This record gives sequence, structure tokens and C-alpha cells, in this order.
Amino acid sequence: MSKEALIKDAISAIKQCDAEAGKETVRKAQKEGMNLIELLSEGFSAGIREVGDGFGRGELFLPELIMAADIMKDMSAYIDELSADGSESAVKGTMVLATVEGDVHDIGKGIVVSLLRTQGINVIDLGRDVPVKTIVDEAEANSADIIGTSALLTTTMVQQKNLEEELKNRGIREKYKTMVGGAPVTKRWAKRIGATSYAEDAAEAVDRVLELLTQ
Ligand code: B12
Repeated sequence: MSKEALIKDAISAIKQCDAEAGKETVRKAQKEGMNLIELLSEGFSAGIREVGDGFGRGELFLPELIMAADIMKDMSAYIDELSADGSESAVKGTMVLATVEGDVHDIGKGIVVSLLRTQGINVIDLGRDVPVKTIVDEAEANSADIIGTSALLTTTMVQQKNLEEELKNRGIREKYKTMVGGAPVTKRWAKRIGATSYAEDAAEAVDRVLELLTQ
């Protein structure tokens, strides 16, 4: 089966809210030797965006969007399970990662977490809707090297700025590298708020994190 056909099936599994078809596609892709992270980003993620667009146009209802988002998370977890080869690679650094307060979108963050873990980064996933104070407390408690935040709403992006301020107020800004991401977040925003780094997607996040850890 071609890569294009597998991607098409992945998109359709999300649109049909069919977890079994999704898992079957993952297994087929693995058999074909396809990179499963690619299937996740080009297939399943594209599916959830299409469902979101349909919801935006009023063609789908919220329960359908929520169901599709749940299937998307199942697919992400399934790919994680299959990708874990049991071998412990040397830990290259520690990063805390959270979706900011007021924001429940955690699918993209989950993909970033999964991909970083495959690259030997010790990622402490704080979940979603996490207050800035908790993020900083956890970074301190875990001696993190990097603090990453995800924001999917234009109204919650400001929490990424609040994080920078919280670190400054505690006199510990220089201790950490900070990294921001999420669909509405841009390189320009990162620069404006004084974040150390920005990445557009999970693959770029890995490159940036590895760079930050060697600086
Ligand atoms: C799924 C979804 C939901 C699900 C979320 C389920 C979940 N567990 O995540 C549900 C149904 C719950 C939901 C709720 C809402 N949603 Co919504 N949702 C979406 C949707 C369709 C897809 C988001 C997604 O998962 N994308 C796929 C992932 C893989 O992509 P990603 O998140 O961008 O992540 C990638 C990168 O951004 C990056 N990245 C992400 N995080 C990080 C972090 C770091 C550190 C780095 C480096 C990189 C990085 O890497 C990821 C992988 O490559 C989008 C529409 C869209 N087209 O994006 C709307 C969207 C984000 N939602 C929107 C809205 C408005 C809402 C609601 C307010 C709706 C409402 N009126 O109730 C609520 C908000 C509730 C809240 N308080 O958070 C708007 C936001 C508008 C805006 N700009 O502010 C969007 C854009 C829809 C729209 N067009 O209007 N939503």
C-alpha cells in the first residue's frame, strides 16, 4: 500500500471516528516500514484539522469534534506504544511541557511530547490548563533545562508571556531556556515576549530542543 493511500486512510479514520480502522492503518503503515510519526502528522492530524474545519463551517456538531479528538489521542497513544522499543537511550536533558491555563487543547502537545521522548529527552508532561505558577514550580522541582508551553487559543497565548514574567519575578529567568508553540503562536510572538525558542511543529521542536541542550 502506498504512503499516500495510508495517509488517506488515516484522515478518513478520524473523519469517520473509527478507532479500529485507524489502528489497522497504523499496523499496515508499520508493516510497510513507514515512519509512524509522519503518519501521525500528515494523516491523523490532518484529519482532525479537517473535522475542525467542518465544525467551523457548521457541518458538524461539537460531540462529533470531541469524538474525533478522542480517536486522535488514541491513535497518538497507540503509535507511542508501538514506537517504544524498550531500549533506554541516554537522557539528553529534561523539559517540562504544558498546555497553558484556560486552554484544553492537548493533541499537538501530546505529539511534541511523544517525539521528544523518542529522542532521549526526559519530558515531564504537566497536562493541559496548567497555571503558570505550577509550570515554574514543576520546572524547579525537576531541575528542568527547558520549559515548553503550548497555546491553541489567541486568548491563552498571553500565558506564555506571563510565564516569562513569572520567571523574571522569581529571579530565575536565566536558569531556563523557554520554548513556545501552538497553532496561533509565531516566531515573532516568541521574540516579542522574550521566549528563547519557537517551533512550528513536533519535528522542528526536536531540532530546536537538541540545539538548546548543547548551547
Ligand atoms: C480538536 C480541537 C478542539 C478539541 C480539543 C481536544 C483536545 N484534547 O485537544 C475541543 C473540541 C475540546 C476544542 C475546544 C475548543 N476549541 Co478547539 N480546536 C480543535 C481543532 C479542530 C484542532 C486542534 C488540533 O488538535 N490540531 C492538531 C494538532 C496536531 O496541531 P497543533 O495543536 O497545532 O500542534 C502542532 C503545532 O502547533 C506544534 N505545537 C503544539 N504545541 C506545541 C508546544 C511547543 C512547545 C512546540 C515547540 C510546538 C507545539 O506541534 C504540534 C504537532 O506538530 C482546532 C482547529 C485547527 N484547525 O487547528 C480548533 C481551534 C484551536 N479551537 C478553537 C476554539 C475557539 C475552541 C473553543 C473555545 C470552542 C468553544 N467555543 O467552546 C474550545 C476551547 C476550550 C478551551 N478552553 O480550551 C479555535 C481557536 C481560535 C483562536 N485562534 O483562538 C480553533 C482554531 C478552531 C477555529 N477555527 O475557530 N477544540
